[in-house]
Amino acid sequence: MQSSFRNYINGRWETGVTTAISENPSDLGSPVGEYARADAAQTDAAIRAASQASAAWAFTTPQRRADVLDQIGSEILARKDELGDLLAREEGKTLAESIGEAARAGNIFKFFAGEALRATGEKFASVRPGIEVDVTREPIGVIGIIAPWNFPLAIPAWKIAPALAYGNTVVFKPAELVPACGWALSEIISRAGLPAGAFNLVNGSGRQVGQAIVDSPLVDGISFTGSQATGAQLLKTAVERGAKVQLEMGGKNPLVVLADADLDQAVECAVQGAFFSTGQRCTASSRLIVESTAYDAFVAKLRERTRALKVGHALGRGIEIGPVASRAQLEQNLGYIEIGRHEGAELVVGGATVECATPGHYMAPALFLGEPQHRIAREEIFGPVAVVIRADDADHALALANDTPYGLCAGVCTRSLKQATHFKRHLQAGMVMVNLPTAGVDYHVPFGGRKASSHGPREQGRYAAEFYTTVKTAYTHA
Ligand code: TXE
Repeated sequence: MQSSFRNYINGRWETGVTTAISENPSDLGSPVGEYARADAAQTDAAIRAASQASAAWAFTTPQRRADVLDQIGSEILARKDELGDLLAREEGKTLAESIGEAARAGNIFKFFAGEALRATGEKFASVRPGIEVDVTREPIGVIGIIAPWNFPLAIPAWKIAPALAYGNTVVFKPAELVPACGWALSEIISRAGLPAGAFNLVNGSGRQVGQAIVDSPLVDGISFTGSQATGAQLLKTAVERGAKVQLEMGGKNPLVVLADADLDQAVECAVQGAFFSTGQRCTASSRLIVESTAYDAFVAKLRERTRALKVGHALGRGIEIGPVASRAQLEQNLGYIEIGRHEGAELVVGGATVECATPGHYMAPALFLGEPQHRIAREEIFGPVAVVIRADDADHALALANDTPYGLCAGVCTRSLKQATHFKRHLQAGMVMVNLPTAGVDYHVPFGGRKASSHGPREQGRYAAEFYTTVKTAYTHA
């Protein structure tokens, strides 16, 4: 077990105030490592360092920022197998999924290396004589990054890379379940040529480290991904003190299957969207809304495909579904299985824990037949649990899809161009998929939702500049 996962503050590796163990959910007997946990005072030190480094980093050349980000991206890509192995051990997604995520993180840094060079502005003619107007973007200052555990490399990457590319400094707090991934990413960043203080890592609890970031008047912007409850509470505090906030808080994403869909393709979309990454994706398809005439055939095919999914050790050969990331999440999932049964939904396959060669948080993906008002069809479970809902026709399916407080992603399976166009236009979500799983997005285009799923500007792609920069309008009298 590795025990050197320290915090990185003002260009130095620092021991924490306490330590904690990071578990391997595939094998509880082989923990990943022991890591340093900061408290509020150590977090404040990191924030002060970021604040002091702010002016210097904001005025570096685009070339320097591009070089730093490109180096980080290149190293992540060169080490994607090793980083993927670490991710699989710590979070529990399969090795193939984990290597894919590591590569994605590398590509994100490469993309924002390019963005650092593409900084542009606009020149306007003034309404007054002899005056020119320039509109440019500037960094906002210190960014607090509060990350979740389900994408422990990619989500920090899609927050850290734009923050640094646009000239901000960073205080990064990984989720408690995945300190080793946060550390591995930070270790690469620490060797990329940033000035001391421009990037800081503080592992620790949300209550202490996270709250210190949210409360600090030196933190100008907070980018958060996590639960609705934490996001809503964070927003109140941060807005009160005038900080800029970007929140991504999950979903209850519908996948609509219309009667004319290619059923094999629709089943594949459903299985991938609902169960891959053990269902622990904010974009997971947890509501499968099927038009009545296709319902029986779809359910029969999906039941068999779900039953055949191979659950096991994240590093195991041929494994399709790794363990649930933590005991607490497993208990939450199993709790919802009971809720579903109690509400009268029919569990057609899965839903129980699975014994494997190594002790871990294994669970068979669960498929329910339910009603739109069931809690399992309304609340984010964040596990491999999906509910099929019958729709009378396409209009009814659309209404059911939009009947949710969330609005992150929504999908439709159909062969009809007319229906695809109609659903793309009318699904109330930040992202819409046609004949694709709701989970699985590109890294160079905007990511984010509507309604209770998100708050603030979009993440990723060049739209990330909306959050990580502020606009300056300059008037010059020649
Ligand atoms: O989330 P939290 P958890 C959902 C999912 C899951 C549930 C709980 O339903 O079962 O949330 O997961 C930090 N001030 N999602 O407990 O608590 C925390 O340390 C500042 C959906 O992991 O929201 C972590 O770094 N920060 C989801 C981050 O917030 C605080 C991804 C998220 O933790 C804080 C993850 C505080 N007071 C969970 N309290 C998605 N949308 O993808 C906690 N944190």
